[in-house]
Amino acid sequence: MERTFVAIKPDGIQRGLVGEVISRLERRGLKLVAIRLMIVDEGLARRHYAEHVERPFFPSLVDFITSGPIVAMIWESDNAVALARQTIGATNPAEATPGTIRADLGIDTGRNIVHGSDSPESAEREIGLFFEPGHALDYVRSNDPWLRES
Ligand code: IDP
Ligand code: MG
Repeated sequence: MERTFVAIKPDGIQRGLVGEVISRLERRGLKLVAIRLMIVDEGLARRHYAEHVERPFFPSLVDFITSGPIVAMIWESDNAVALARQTIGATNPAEATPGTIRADLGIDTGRNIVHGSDSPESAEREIGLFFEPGHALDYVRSNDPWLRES
């Protein structure tokens, strides 16, 4: 089992898309194991997006991600990182595949609704930034045998 970090960004909250985003990941088959409604401060924003610090869009990205509440989540499944990224879609909603969250719900890279970790290593790092150790729950979902053969 793999875990990934997914966050609904401030635009997703303001546009009332929390249920829609969670619903799509649930229907795909990923399991929600941690969730937190929170405000990201500048320090956390800079750490989370550290890889982009030299990019021209970095200041506006930090302003945006700190501009209102986000929903931070941990989702679990086999290949959770890749499955979540696939369901989320490409960074630019205008280039994302129809059927993905970003393509179906957005039009602009700077307002692309949701974040998903890009590798298992990133997922571990990001989960550590947003959640205390042991915060994620281990629980059995009764429909798992209908979702996975073994
Ligand atoms: P990702 O979210 O698909 O992993 P990254 O390249 O890691 O994409 O970029 C992180 C976030 O930074 C994007 O989701 C988007 O919000 C923002 N971003 C990336 N590239 C641009 C850009 O060219 N203009 C404005 N914002 C950008
Ligand atoms: Mg990224």
